[in-house]
Amino acid sequence: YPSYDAQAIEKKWQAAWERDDLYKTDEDPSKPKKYVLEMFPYPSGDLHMGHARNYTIGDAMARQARMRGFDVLHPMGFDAFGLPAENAAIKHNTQASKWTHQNISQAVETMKRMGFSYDYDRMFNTCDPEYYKWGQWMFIKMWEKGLAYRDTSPVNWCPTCQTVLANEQVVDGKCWRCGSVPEKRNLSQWYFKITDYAQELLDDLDKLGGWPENVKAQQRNWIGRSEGAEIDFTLAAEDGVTPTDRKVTVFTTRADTIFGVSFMVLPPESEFAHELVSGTEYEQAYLELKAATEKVSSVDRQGSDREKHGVFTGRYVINPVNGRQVPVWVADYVLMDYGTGAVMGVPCGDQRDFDFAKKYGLEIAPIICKEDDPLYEELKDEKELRVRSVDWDHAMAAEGILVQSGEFTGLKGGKHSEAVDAIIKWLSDNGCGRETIQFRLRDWLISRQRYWGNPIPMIHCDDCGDVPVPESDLPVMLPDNLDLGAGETLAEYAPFYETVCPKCGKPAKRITDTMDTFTCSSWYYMRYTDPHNDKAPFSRDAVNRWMPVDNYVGGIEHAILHLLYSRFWTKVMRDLGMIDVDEPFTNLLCQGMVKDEHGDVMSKSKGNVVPPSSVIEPYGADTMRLTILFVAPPEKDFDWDPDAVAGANRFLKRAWRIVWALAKSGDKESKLDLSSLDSQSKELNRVLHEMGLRCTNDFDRCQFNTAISAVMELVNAASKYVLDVPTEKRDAAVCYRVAHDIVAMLAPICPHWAEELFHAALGCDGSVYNEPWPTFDTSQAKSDTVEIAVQIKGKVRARIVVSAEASKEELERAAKEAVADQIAGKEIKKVIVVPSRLVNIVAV
Ligand code: ANZ
Ligand code: ZN
Repeated sequence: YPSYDAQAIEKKWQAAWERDDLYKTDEDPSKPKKYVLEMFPYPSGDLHMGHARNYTIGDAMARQARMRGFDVLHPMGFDAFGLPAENAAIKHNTQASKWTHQNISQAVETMKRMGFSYDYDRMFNTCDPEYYKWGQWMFIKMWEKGLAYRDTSPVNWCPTCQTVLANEQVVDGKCWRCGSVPEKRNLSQWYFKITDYAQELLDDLDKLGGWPENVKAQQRNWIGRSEGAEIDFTLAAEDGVTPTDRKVTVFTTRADTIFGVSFMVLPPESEFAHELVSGTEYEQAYLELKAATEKVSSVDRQGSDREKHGVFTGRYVINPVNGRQVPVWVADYVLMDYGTGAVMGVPCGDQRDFDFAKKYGLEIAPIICKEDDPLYEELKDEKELRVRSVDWDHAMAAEGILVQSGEFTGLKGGKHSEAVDAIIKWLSDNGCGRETIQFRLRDWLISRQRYWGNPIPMIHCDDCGDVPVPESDLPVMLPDNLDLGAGETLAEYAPFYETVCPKCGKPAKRITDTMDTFTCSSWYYMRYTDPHNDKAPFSRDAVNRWMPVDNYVGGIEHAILHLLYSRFWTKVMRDLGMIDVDEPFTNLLCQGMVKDEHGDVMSKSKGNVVPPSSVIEPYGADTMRLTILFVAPPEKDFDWDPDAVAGANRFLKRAWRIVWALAKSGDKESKLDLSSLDSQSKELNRVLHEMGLRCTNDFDRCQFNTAISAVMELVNAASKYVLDVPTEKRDAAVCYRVAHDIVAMLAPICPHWAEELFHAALGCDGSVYNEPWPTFDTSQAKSDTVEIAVQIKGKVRARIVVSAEASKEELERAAKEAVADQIAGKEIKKVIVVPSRLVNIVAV
């Protein structure tokens, strides 16, 4: 038989598959559906090892699902808008679209070279007008529903990328793309109202049983729901005591600590704070603090060990529960855009407030105590604020009993405590507070001041305001003849922005911002269900047939960004009546990273990148695929190991030989007769079923590495059989079935290798891609013998093979026989028999 020539085989089958349109989706409603999807790539160059791993995992899932009888949708496309294309175009003085399309062709070639089973008829790029048109259409639908709006507020501006960023794109205080520290700028920007969905986005995480816990935890945290209260403090006039009719409202999760308020804090960007100090001796210091704070990211500002900076405003508010005077400060650790943007400072309960009070000599009043605290004994019946300051070195525990807290003294305090409830009730009865829920989640800022993106389909008219582009004029085409190299932007390109108002017909200006590219990736998976639709984003039938995605595979770096936005977008489309699902992705697999041999992250700057071609060229795509899936479970990181590649290739060659040998002794037509098998054939058949069951089960759990190990064990057993059993004694039915099933089980992983053997060695027609997954049988997997240990006083002295059905008495007899010379002459005190495991003889 022929030797394994990976290059020739892979070339041959890739051409045949393409010619036969093998991977075209069946759309067979008589079968259950399975939608398998890998996160589509940004085409910034050729595919790297991370992509190869991502797509190999998805491809194995998709192929196996098809063999198991599902109607499978397995599409691919490109997330083609974005800054790298624009930057490359500027640098190389070319067009962003040209650069993008070149990279796409290269990536598609590599995908085909890897043998991925994509339905290429459904492939699209988000920069295709046929696609982005519907993104614009969705923007308008959202505008009509009040879910898209424009607002002027301080936003994150990346000085390197020359555009604003969404909150989600500021990761650890830095631009997610380039790592620069964004500046705050007050700009008019466009938003999607994701906060309308905050509660549902949070609640529905509980439905996502097929998602990794850590991804859900990150989303919960990002959404950040807090139950608390708003409390109104009355502003005192300049004399510090006379109440005015103005209120300052704080948000707190700890209303129980209100008797311990020793100051109030406003953030430096607060207009109100500026008003308080304006024209006073405090204004200069305030302005300095404000300027200094602008340079610090909001993440750093909240950092617990960062030194806090503050200035007094010279003004006071009045505490509603006890009428005490509370000085108003401005400090950098308070944020403008959380809660009400004002905080009641309670040094006793909050470490940040404590640090601040220490630094500026403010009161630290103990109002909550642990019962074992000596101070508790002293203060437990004290209702008045007698002890106004203590000399602690950190804030008190978060929980305890209230002291010095008026009528609430003695209640249990802490988050969600009885004291919180009682005080909120008192506040609302007295009209100076109310229960409220806060989310950390902010609306999604989607406008970008960059060219290579989907234009926001709005026109600004001086008379009519912001007016949507009429549906019949969509898409707003992105011009492709800007002189990017000369620094030209859409905002400067008159042929783009000069237009007329759709409402009044007067000259008006088109919006020149483009949408965040994450808008394009928020619904691409729905477009795949009906990618050529030119009447709508997709038909209801198509999207409801395929959605939700059953298995989504991609990187953990999208835990918040893409996955949260997609969940939001799905819910919006549902509420627009376009789709019937609540959640887009049923199961999520986040694949681990591929690192270099030393466990370092692969990067161009380190020069340690292993390109997929370095494996494909010498060994072939199947070796590459097998290596990737065999070396580690899909969600674990692994270090690239050239020995593993060589090992995988050796296995494929070996399995190739065994399949051929078995196929030659096998007969497709011959029926299996279990009763006529000799012990060796029977054992091989047993291993087939045992390993087949294991492989199937591991495939279902996406544990490809152990699924492969099971096939390897079967190959080992088959190899032993071929060596030990002379040709004429081999059972034709068993031989054929084992050869066939080895090929079938490896087909999702090494499709070319399997396809060649399927035809050449097994003499089958069609494609192994369409072959049903073999079924295995638990009863045939059972062995009728087992090996057990024979121990003397707990030490293993022998191993014996016995019938699996042997009784305790039979086991004891066989064990004594096996160690007869060692127990001769000794007194047997006790014999312990553990069926199928061991016999322990206590002899002295
Ligand atoms: C008084 C207090 C006493 C607080 C105490 C905490 C402990 P979470 O749980 O994250 O929602 N806070 C409110 N608005 C803020 C803002 N704009 N910038 C910075 N901090 C702000 O946090 C809620 C707590 O964070 C609130 O409860 C408030 O401090 C602070 F022993 O009020 B607390
Ligand atoms: Zn940037």
